[in-house]
Amino acid sequence: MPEEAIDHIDFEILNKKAISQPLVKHIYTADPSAHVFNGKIYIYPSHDIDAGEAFDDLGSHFAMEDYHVISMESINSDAVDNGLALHVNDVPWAEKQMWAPDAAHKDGKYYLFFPAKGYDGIFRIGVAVSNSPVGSFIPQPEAIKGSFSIDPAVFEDEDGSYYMYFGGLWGGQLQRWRTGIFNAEHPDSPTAHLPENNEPALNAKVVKMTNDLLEFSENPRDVVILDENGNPLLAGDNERRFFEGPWLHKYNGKYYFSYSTGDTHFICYAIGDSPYGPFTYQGKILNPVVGWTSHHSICEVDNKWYLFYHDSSLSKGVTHLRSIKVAEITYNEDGTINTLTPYKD
Ligand code: FUB
Repeated sequence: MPEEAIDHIDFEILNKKAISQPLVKHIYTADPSAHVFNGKIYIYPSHDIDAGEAFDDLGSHFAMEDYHVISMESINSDAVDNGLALHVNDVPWAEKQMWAPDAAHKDGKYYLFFPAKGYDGIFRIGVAVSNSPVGSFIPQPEAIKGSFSIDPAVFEDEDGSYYMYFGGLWGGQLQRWRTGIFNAEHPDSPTAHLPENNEPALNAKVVKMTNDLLEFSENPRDVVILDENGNPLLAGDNERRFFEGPWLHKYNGKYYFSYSTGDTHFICYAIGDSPYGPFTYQGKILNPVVGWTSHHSICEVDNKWYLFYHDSSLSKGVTHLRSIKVAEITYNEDGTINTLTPYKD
């Protein structure tokens, strides 16, 4: 949404109608990936700043430089900013744009996964390691071999396997990797290299991680989303197809793949029987928030399920100055999720 479009919103009224308030207000935060580690809630968000970059459809204005981990003792307690966890200047391969991260915990170590643009202008995904869930994190010298695009989300399955889901269209560059090699033609176009509307949509990627969580153990595979007839969603199906911000959680033995539809601003989900999919489209989890982007994670805390998400209400609609929030989600008996509307009527 261009920033001029928000002039008509009365933010005082909107904030009163909001189903939740920003978890922290002293900094801008976005793209919250939430986990419970050792009984405590840890949120791994982007740290939004205004770096003075002009708005464009490649997301150049999302010029973030570092990460802070936010923690909460319980879902109703204050959210604590644990300070600098990783800065782009400490990552040898990364030049800029520290976008949506995630984290995993294994054998007493904590792994921060993050996308950033390298000096060649190409997004890759890196990993940094710490003995503490809040960092500071020590980055690996190189990006993960074979990684590309943005928005890593790491899911630990019940058998102890870890899978990374990733990908994002437009500025996230997923469409430039359709042949397996980065397509650098039309560098300023966010939509060049996208499929035609009547072709299958581009898919997020999923890959099993190595035991040390530092590398991919295989080539990334497509996360296929099927419609009610068993056909892959089409690229022109903008209200349902994957755009960015993938997430995977398991509920009652089923795998739930959720994601943002980007330019139509929904958080949607699909259900499958394997971490690799395919997944069948089910519906919307979150209607559009104020701000262009919508990005989420889903986390179980004390036997209830929560959607962590963001909006731009605190900055009065500035697209790249967002705030993380949390709201409870509920399931129906058939496993479907009730859609949340972020502001009450
Ligand atoms: O925060 C930068 C980008 O905006 C994320 O990587 C996308 O998912 C969108 O939220």
